[in-house]
Amino acid sequence: MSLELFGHPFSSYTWKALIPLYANGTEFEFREYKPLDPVDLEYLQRAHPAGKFPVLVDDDTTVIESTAIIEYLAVHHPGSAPLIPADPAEAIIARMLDRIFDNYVMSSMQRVVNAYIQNSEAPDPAEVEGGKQGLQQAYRWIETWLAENRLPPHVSLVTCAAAPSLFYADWVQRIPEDFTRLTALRAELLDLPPVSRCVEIARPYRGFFPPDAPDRD
Ligand SMILES: N[C@@H](CCC(=O)N[C@@H](CS)C(=O)NCC(=O)O)C(=O)O
Repeated sequence: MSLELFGHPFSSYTWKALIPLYANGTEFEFREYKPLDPVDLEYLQRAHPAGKFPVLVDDDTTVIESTAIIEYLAVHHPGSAPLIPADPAEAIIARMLDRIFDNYVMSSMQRVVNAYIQNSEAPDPAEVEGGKQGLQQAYRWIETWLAENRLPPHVSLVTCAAAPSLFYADWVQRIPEDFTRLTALRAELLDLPPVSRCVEIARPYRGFFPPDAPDRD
């Protein structure tokens, strides 16, 4: 059996796939994506319809899209962290939150980052403002949701989506201090060993964060 994850240590979606592997102590090889390497570029173009990573390869099975990777690991490489809640009703909530963090936190954060990648000196203000507004709306929704609901009490699909998205989103648009539940959630997630391991492997790349990475975390 050989399990390989292709991704980059600084990539939020790579973290999303690394967290479950670390949480369950699953043995795997990490293949680091080298952006200028034509072999890697060609590999990604073949593996994913939009040339995106992470990519999980398990012998002759290739799985793309981080959520599907987590679902795959839950079925084929289970461990002490259940990843997908056993209770079907709780699993629906976990999948709903996974979509919230990907579609409204991660995507809004990436909108701002992409505007800086395209033009670091003069990023498109509509893109920067649109992304920041998206983050504020998402933060408000999650803060309200947390007032009446609880996350699964173990490392799950929700942890894997929430930790990288909140980590980087807060760099782009700080979570307001009066959103106490969301602020506490981000801190609790960053304290989890599989998440802090991702933070550490990404630390050497912080200088590449567009806009500049803040001097914290
Ligand atoms: N929906 C995809 C998103 C993956 C994604 O956006 N990956 C980024 C890295 S964090 C990427 O591949 N960026 C390179 C590109 O878009 O060309 C997933 O969940 O895996």
